[in-house]
Amino acid sequence: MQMKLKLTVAAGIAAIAGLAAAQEVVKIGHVAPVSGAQAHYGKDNENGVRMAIEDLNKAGVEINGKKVKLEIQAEDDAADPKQGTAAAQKLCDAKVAGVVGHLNSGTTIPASKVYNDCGIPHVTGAATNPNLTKPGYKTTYRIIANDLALGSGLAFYAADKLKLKTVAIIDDRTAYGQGVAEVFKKTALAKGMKVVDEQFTNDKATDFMAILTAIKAKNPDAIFYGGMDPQAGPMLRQMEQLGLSKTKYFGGDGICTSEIAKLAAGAKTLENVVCAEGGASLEKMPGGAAWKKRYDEKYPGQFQVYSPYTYDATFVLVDAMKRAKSSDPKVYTKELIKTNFKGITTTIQFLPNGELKNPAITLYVYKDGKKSALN
Ligand code: ABU
Repeated sequence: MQMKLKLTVAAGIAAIAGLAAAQEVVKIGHVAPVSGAQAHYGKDNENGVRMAIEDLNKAGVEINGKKVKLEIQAEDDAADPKQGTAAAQKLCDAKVAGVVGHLNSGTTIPASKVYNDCGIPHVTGAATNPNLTKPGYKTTYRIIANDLALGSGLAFYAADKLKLKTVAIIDDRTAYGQGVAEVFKKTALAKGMKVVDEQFTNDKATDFMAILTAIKAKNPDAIFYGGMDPQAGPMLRQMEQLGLSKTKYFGGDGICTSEIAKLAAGAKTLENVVCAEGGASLEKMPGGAAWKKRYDEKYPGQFQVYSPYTYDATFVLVDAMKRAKSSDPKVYTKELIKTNFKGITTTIQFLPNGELKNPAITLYVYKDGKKSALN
């Protein structure tokens, strides 16, 4: 009798184990810098994907009538183009179903070819250089506005609203920094502004005294910076030290972070910042406020910019798999272009080239160290 009971229990355990083993695991790749000076952006992006996967698994995901379990495979590209393509190849070799990423335009553009070659789709919620979608890969999608919108929106605001006449431009020579600065410059010139100086730095620099001193001699109304916050924060401090305390400071989404307030370390010049993000403010996103509350409970103090978009990007991939009744990228990739998904950021639909249809942009300033939307 005891032996029979033991056998029955063992058979039950084996059956449950068999069921668990039979449940398909669908891997979603994520790539961003989670080491180095840009790690705070990368962790925020990764948190968005982790939160989406947790929410989806909790609700239960069924593809073609079968319950699947989603898992993340997270990779670090350290914001370096070579490490970006290596991470992309690693995800191709691991046969992930889709990828959210990358974060930097300088890594995402070369990685997009790797994904296209191996037939795995990727959706970025952060890389904004317009060149990303130019090759027309059917595997590349972006769910925020690109730098054509960000750079020109900022130049319109500088010329039309603030009536600024002169600007000096600095960029970090990355695909993103150089690209967004070029768009700003072109639009500012078209609006009648004068570009009085152009200076260059790099995405590792922390000392900008020489270029700021050169710019100070030209006395511009504003500086436009194409780059990220590890440079913009110290630059704002050094502007204050040099007495550039009335000069407006423009930049794209790369400087529009929570972290810039910390990196500026109390410099009053933070109040001169006007930056642009490629979407609605959290308050105006369909599910933004409630989502942000949950995010802050899970990842206190880690919110930067893009996690709502990486959250939605994960749902967009899974939505396409469900409609295709398959998590095989060869089968479901063609569904991505037909996406009509009500996310927390907006309703996501794509143009034929993989860009978001009707993207919003929001301009921000900083008041008492906190980001505040202008529109
Ligand atoms: N969009 C700004 C930061 C990421 C990038 O495009 O490089």
